[in-house]
Amino acid sequence: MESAHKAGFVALAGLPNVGKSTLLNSLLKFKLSIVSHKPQTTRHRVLGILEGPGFQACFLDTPGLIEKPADPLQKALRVEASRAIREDADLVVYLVDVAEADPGDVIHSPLRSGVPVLLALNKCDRVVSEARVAALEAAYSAALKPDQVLRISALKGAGVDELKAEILARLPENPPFYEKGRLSDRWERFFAAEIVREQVFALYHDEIPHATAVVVETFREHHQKKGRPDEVFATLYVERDGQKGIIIGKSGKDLRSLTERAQAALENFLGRPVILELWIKVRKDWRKDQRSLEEFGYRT
Ligand SMILES: Nc1nc2c(ncn2[C@@H]2O[C@H](COP(=O)(O)OP(=O)(O)OP(=O)(O)O)[C@@H](O)[C@H]2O)c(=O)[nH]1
Ligand SMILES: [Mg+2]
Repeated sequence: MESAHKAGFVALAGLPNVGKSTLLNSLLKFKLSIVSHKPQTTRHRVLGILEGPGFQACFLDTPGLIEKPADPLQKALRVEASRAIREDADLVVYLVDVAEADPGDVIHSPLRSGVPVLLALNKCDRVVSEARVAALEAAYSAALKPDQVLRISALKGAGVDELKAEILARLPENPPFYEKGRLSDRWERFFAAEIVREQVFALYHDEIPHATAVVVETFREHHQKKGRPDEVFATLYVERDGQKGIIIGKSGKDLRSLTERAQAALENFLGRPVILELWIKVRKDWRKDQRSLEEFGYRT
């Protein structure tokens, strides 16, 4: 008899910047979720579907867990992460950055009891002492009671196949949740906004990336008509006039390079030509404003 189909939701959880989005992309072998070296890059739950013979693993990339949110945006990020982890997940992969985590930290478990946990000690390609990794493993194992501990490098791919095997072994029996061939539940315009935001994280410093939100106003598809690129018009919101000036740069130079890079990344993602236009607007203190947060797609 054929074995039953397996499908389930697998949340990727952990502090900001530990490599959750990098791991999602590595598992999918596709760059779906945006990545940066700055914390708090991911602001939404990003579903990435991996399917194969007899299984469908629905990964949920989540915003990094923030213990004490400093503003309503951070509060919304915490709600978003804990919904995915506590309510949706059949299994949690909890990531720890072996180079940055402190074995002495108090670990607040964000997990629902009864949900199996895999502890992934990530960034094992970085030079860290065995004693440090062992101390982290002991501390996190005591706090999270994982089924398994794996040492991985999401960036280099080391240990990712082994982690995938452990995940698939724990998927519950279910029919597929999504139609075959689907990669996510989001529209292309969501990823377009994310790709612009990723370039803002890559190009600007200090508070700028965190003070920026992107809204795609128009996404016009022309790809049936030969040779005519799609058109994407997006608004980039910042919190202050000064930030607007920084985004634009001297004679518009910085905005031009932001637009060029985001357009190239978007074309790469979509696999078709795109013309991207960005407008910069100031929405004073939007991170503290409930209505703006909702308008920009943050569930509060
Ligand atoms: N050396 C090394 N760097 C890694 C590894 N995994 C992720 N990184 C880097 O760590 C940084 C953060 O990666 P992300 O995937 O954005 O981390 P995240 O947990 O999704 O971060 P948030 O969305 O901000 O919570 C990036 O610069 C990655 O390239 C790894 O295995 N080794
Ligand atoms: Mg992320």
